[in-house]
Amino acid sequence: MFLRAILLLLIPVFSLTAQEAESYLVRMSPGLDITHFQEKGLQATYAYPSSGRHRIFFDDFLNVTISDTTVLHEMLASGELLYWEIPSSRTLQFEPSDVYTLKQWHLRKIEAPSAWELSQGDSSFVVGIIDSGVDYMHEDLKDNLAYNHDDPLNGIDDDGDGYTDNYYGWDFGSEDWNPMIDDASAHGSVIAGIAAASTNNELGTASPAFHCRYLPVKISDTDGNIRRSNEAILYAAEQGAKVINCSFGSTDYRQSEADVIEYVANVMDVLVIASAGNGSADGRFYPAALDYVIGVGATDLFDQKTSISNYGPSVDLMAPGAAIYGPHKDNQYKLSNGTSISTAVVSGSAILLRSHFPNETAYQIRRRLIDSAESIDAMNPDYIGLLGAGRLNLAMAMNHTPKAPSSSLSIGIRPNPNSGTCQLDLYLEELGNYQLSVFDVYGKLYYREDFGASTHFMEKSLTLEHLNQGCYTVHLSNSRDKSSALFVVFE
Ligand SMILES: [Ca+2]
Ligand SMILES: [Ca+2]
Ligand SMILES: [Ca+2]
Ligand SMILES: [Ca+2]
Repeated sequence: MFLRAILLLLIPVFSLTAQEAESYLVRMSPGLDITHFQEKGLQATYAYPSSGRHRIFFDDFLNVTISDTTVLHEMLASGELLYWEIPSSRTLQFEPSDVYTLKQWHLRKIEAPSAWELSQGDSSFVVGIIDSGVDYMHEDLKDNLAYNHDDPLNGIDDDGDGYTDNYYGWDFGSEDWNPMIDDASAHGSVIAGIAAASTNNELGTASPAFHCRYLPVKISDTDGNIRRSNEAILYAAEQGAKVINCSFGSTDYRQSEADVIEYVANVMDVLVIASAGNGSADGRFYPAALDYVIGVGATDLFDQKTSISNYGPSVDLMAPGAAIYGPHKDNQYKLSNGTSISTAVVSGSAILLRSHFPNETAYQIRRRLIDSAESIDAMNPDYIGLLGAGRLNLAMAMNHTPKAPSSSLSIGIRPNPNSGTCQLDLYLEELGNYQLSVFDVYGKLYYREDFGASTHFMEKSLTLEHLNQGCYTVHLSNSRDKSSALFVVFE
């Protein structure tokens, strides 16, 4: 009798949850393709559609819609999957404010006017704004959008990139061509404007990006939920954005997000910048806390950490993020606060630097921003060592003389992707014995070489025969340090 009562209680609950089909993100093991999943009767679609050469990476990610995750556990155990994830949502890092008394103090604080004397940017350099919709009809936003003139609005995918009429950008939140604002939040408009509003146009506000442009990639749906940030990041990178602004996040680590950002940073040479979060906390906030991402906290007019800004392991750099005046929606301008805003200040600065130093890599621009930061320890005695490298100074980043790579080891790979033959550029601070090895995504070893370094810079040819198409990692180490880099092999 007792047993029966429990079952009666349990069965309805179980069947309720079991009937609801959910979509899960999976990363397939190398060598499998989507048909393998379809042949098993699973409803699977490409998670990150792509038509370009980066398909080798993108096509390993599928959305699988099922009502019971048992099959995913089984496929993980059998080695068919590298991992699977439950979709999780992120929140935008924004504290709206309607009250303003100061206007754009942040541009003077980061010495943007001095930087603009050296460079006013190049309109071919684009910062991707992964956010809610942008009011791109705003008077200070309409001229700096990176319009895709190869795909006008005519119902045809003229440029053949898989996105029909992606003239303004793309909307992954509502799955349409139009990234126009469609919910109550002006977040995306504000971020686009703080980073890249039209500057020196006798209208509205200025932005660090000056003549550089922005690409709106919308990830919020009409209820303000955001879910498809990985696809949006890959999209912006494929469209040629050299800096990507992620003013969102959460405390949940996602392996797919780490993989996607490692790929765009390493292989596509994109600098990803993300907000450290508005929780007044020192925990890890993602994607800001990932390697390859510049995590940004917020400071005020007096270079003090704002009360809401996170600090500690998610912060690489601080930037103004209190009472920042910029474009809003409907031709308005307002003050905004938060690490979203400080992230946009850094992104706009980063794209100006990329346009001024077109031969520098994302990593080198990252070092410029971080190594030239101003110490603000004196103003923040309670946060010594917890505010990254200090507060952004754009003029100092522009004038910075780059040191050798700050890590004592670094690896560049050319070309990337490649067919198994490539050139390695090795920077070795220490002379002596090194080990070079190549692994696949499982950690299986494909190549190992021990060599002695007698110069600090070495070019090495690497020829790896019989490699399957896919992603690989080069590891370089000596007895004291190690470094790694990702590359892609196509057949
Ligand atoms: Ca298109
Ligand atoms: Ca079209
Ligand atoms: Ca839309
Ligand atoms: Ca303006």
